[in-house]
Amino acid sequence: MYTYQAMYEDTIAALSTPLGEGGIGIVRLSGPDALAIAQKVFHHPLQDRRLVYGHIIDPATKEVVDEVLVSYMAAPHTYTREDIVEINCHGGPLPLQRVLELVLRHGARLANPGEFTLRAFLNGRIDLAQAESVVDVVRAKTAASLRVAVQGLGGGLSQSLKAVRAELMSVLAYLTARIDFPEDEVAEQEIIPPLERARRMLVELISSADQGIVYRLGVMTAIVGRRNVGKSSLLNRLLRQSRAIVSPVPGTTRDTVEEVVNLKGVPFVLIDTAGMVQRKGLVESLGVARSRKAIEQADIVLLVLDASTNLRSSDREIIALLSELREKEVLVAANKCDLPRRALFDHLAWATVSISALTGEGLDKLEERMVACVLGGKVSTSDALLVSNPRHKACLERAEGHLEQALSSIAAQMPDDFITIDLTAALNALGEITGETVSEELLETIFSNFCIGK
Ligand SMILES: Nc1nc2c(ncn2[C@@H]2O[C@H](COP(=O)(O)OP(=O)(O)OP(=O)(O)O)[C@@H](O)[C@H]2O)c(=O)[nH]1
Ligand SMILES: [Mg+2]
Repeated sequence: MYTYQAMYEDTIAALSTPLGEGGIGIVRLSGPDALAIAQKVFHHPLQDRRLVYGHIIDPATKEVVDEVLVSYMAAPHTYTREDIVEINCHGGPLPLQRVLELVLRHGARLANPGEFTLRAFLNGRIDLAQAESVVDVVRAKTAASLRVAVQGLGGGLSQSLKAVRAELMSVLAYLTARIDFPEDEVAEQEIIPPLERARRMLVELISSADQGIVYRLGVMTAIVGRRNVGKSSLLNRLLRQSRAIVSPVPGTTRDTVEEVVNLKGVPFVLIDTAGMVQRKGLVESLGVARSRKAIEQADIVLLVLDASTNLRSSDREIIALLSELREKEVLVAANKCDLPRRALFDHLAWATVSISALTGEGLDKLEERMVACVLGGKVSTSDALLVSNPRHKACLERAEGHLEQALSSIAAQMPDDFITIDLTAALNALGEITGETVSEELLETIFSNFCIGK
């Protein structure tokens, strides 16, 4: 378990904007010495929540490094709950690097990835689920993804969990009291209804995750098919730009191409693969292996077939491969419908949409179908809470499993200890979401996904 450190003794600094040319770039400091360090290189007096104009000067050489605006925000009402200084520099790699070096030389330590947010969590300003939402906000792929992430940032999930926890705590309190009155008859009335309410709430949250995770991660969509059927043309169409090379030469795509596109508010991660053929050549077999991998990882598979020619053996091989993978969502794009039609795909088990990647015909229909595949057509526009993080979903499922176990122990009239153990385990699983019960190792994994300066 993580040992709570009330306050850090060191002061961290990092570049909080991307390193490149921009209007401004920000060097951020957080910690007890943030103000003192800033004042060593910036001589105008800083005041709490005032923006002060001046120059960053290297004390060693008296050289002016940059012309800046500096803000100081005193603890505890800050992002990290510590003293924070933000130096707004000219947005160029050189001034930013030099200002950062200067504050590091005067007592600050370079922040680790996500360390500002980690401090916000460890100092108790936000819980772990909120901290994780910070990354989701930064990486949101569509407006809907952003809405889900911002909801998490506001602590929506933690609020819902409070209600679940309250029910479990009431049962635990009751069971503890009952030790003194073991012959109490009304027991079940006090235990079962709150446990069932808690379980219903968990089930609802878990079922929201299918949608939520889609918004957060995007729908992995593998575009597969025989060579030359128009997979790359379709990718370009869906992206509305020429991303992948298209040519009449079979075997054009050798490497997998991956791009995110927003279709009706839902982010899709499109993966164009090398056309499948099982023949000679190392590069080709690598390509085929990649297609297989793309299919395995995909949430949905777009199988592209050429409707202007009859099915060939390599088409049949792919169809056979996909038929084996029963639970995969497969959509057939019958391409080249602008040409005279030769083949019908009625015998296939999957929904088929006629399209022309050349003219764009049928693309709208295909997009609709793709969205319907993942969300059953429901695109979230409401403010209903969606669990969007697979880690949270896993914890919720564990908690729900323990409640189920507790309820069956009650039904089997097991001793109270059995119930207490499961309720405690359920509470711990919920605590892992918000971070009350979380290992240092897990924290490290979570925060290593952050960028430096966040
Ligand atoms: N008439 C017609 N031609 C198309 C259509 N879609 C693609 N093509 C043509 O078919 C050829 C192959 O297209 P690609 O998109 O490169 O096919 P691919 O499936 O990516 O091929 P590989 O990468 O080699 O596996 C190109 O000459 C395209 O212009 C279509 O809808 N109609
Ligand atoms: Mg291609």
